[in-house]
Amino acid sequence: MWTRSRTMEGDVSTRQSDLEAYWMPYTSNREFKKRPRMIVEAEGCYFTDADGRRIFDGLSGLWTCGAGHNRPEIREAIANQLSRLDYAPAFQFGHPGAFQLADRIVEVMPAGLDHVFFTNSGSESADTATKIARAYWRQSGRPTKTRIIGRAKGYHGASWGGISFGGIGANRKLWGQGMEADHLPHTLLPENAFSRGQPDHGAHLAEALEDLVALHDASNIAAVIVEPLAGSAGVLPPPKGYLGRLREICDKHEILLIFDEVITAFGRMGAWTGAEAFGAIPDIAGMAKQLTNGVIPMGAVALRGEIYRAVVESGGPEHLIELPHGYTYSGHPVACAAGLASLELLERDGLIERSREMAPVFEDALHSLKGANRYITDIRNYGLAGALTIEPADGDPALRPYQIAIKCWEKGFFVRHGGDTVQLGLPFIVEREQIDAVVNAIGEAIDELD
Ligand code: PXG
Repeated sequence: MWTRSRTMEGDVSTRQSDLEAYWMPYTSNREFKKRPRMIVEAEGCYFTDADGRRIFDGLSGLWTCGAGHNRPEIREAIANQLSRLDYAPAFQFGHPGAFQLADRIVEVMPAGLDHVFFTNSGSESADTATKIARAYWRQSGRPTKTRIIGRAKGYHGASWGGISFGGIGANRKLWGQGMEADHLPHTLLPENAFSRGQPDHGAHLAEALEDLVALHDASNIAAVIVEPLAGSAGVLPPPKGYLGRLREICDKHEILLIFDEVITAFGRMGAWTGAEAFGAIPDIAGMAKQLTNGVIPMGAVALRGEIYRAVVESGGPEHLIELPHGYTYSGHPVACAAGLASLELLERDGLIERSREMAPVFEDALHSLKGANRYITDIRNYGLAGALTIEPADGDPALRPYQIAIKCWEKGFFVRHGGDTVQLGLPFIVEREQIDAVVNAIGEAIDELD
């Protein structure tokens, strides 16, 4: 059991009753508290659990820690920052790190995304991106352009905005009325099952935006928000030509295109952004997760200078705030230090290239499960993201993925289960043997199902 756990400070003990107070996020609390999975240390591609077992991290934390855990470069940058400036007010005052990180992010964004707003999470980035889109149209003299269009199976976080234009039913049903939003159809087509990388079919699904324009008129639509590759819904790479077509239709009707790059930015697609990997450039991009290698919470929104100028230059007298939006911790000095060190590390160690090089190795390994195991009805992958769809057991799509993930944990592998899928988001520093090992563990876990 996990009642005694080792920490860096020495031995501490934790009693089972301590578990009750904490209401865990996106967690089956009753199940967890019966059978806790406590992580106490992490290094490179591995966690250590409270029983001292080494667990391979098959999701890079939660798609966050591509450079591996406990990187001294990031730790030291944080410690240095803390010894100089622990906090500076985010509103009406600045500190050098935030300006440096904004410059650095602009360098790795697609051309034209040359301004950056800081948030603390992916949810806040999605909210911020859509609020900026609406502010832009209002300050450009077109205040009726307010409607936001998301996509079925999209995930944009847990805030009211995110659950409204997000498209995962299970994340929406508990809350009732959200904000008004429409949804494009998702791109998961049966004819694409077992595609390697971007599927061949589905570019036509972007045309559904024309139907929504016909319904609402473009004069009422502010923006379309999609993930370049839908992550949480189970790794859905965009069909070939789909994002380009969406870009064209947005241009035709003067609708802003927002990419939620919370999972795809900073290397997971084998490029700095999903936009770069898939060859379609948005007007606004939301990011988080890999920005600080997961070490400190931080998000960012990058946008075209024209959008910034439209809002800022119409802001009235110079002493007035142009965009009444932001967070106490926007551009937090410690988060900025972590962000600068993380981006430096990705560049210095060539981790974007490494992610790109390991992607075909991962693809081959993951697709080797096709036909070898029962219950696998689809396998999808791009970059170092991949997922299996598992056939529902007696009408319960979530049961087998959960059972598979628990069996993997018991075998020493952390993989994600979500809906009817099992997902992998490998660290960029992963080795071939580790890829084989985690894929084998999933195969064995499926074989062991009742
Ligand atoms: N947008 C996207 C595309 C995301 O993937 C968020 C927004 C929200 O980010 P925050 O930082 O507010 O949680 C996310 C988060 C998974 C998984 O395993 C995915 C996320 C979070 C937790 C688990 O699929 N995505």
